[in-house]
Amino acid sequence: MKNIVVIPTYNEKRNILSLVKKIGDIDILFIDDNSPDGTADVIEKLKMKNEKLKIIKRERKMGLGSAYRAGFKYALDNGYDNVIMMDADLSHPPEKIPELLDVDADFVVGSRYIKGGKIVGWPWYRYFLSKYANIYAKTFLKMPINDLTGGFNRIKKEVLEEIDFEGLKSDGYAFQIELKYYAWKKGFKLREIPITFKEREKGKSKLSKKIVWEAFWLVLDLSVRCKV
Ligand SMILES: Nc1nc2c(ncn2[C@@H]2O[C@H](COP(=O)(O)OP(=O)(O)OP(=O)(O)O)[C@@H](O)[C@H]2O)c(=O)[nH]1
Ligand SMILES: [Mg+2]
Repeated sequence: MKNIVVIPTYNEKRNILSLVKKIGDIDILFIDDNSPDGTADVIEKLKMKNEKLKIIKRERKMGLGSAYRAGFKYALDNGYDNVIMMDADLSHPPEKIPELLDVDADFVVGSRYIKGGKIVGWPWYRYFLSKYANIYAKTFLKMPINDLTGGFNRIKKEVLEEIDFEGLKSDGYAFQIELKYYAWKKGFKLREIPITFKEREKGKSKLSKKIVWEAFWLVLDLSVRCKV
């Protein structure tokens, strides 16, 4: 099996080295949007000594969803069987990657909101926002998944081949929801495994009001139109 971890980066210079070390012996594709802090230069330097590292460099900040669309295309074009989606900020536990790959499902979600799942380091309002956004999305979409906004997932190539991921429009958390929704609608098997999510220690969050509203409207839109 050929597996690849796809990681969008924007101003994550201080996280790259420990992230690469912790992920270990697996291909990693970074999608960097010309981060002003020089993230791409750090990756390029490591890449000289590590042939498992790949990078797509884009000219400007185009959003998380757009970065994943480029990463998925690369993975399919280069014959990978599984894509692991992951943030660069060490919030997701790299040691859980083997388990993500092991679970018998088409789409495995690393979940903060099932038994055994945890969030460490978030203030109450951040937890509240995320928890209720997930209850809202789950209720409206009638999906059996508790962490729809989660960004630590493993997807089989068949899922990406089947859903029109390049046609997905959203960018922030909404992209995570939209992707899971279409995989589920197409009849693929989704499963959750518990993870511990840790607040980033280095760098800044890119969460914005716009991202939250995008997710709010997407859920309404999908639940009303019930596409596919
Ligand atoms: N290429 C690219 N990556 C992005 C963009 N926006 C965010 N990212 C990356 O997407 C991942 C998730 O973004 P975060 O800033 O951690 O957002 P978050 O997880 O909602 O917020 P915090 O964990 O609280 O910081 C990180 O690896 C970011 O560097 C973007 O426009 N382009
Ligand atoms: Mg983060």
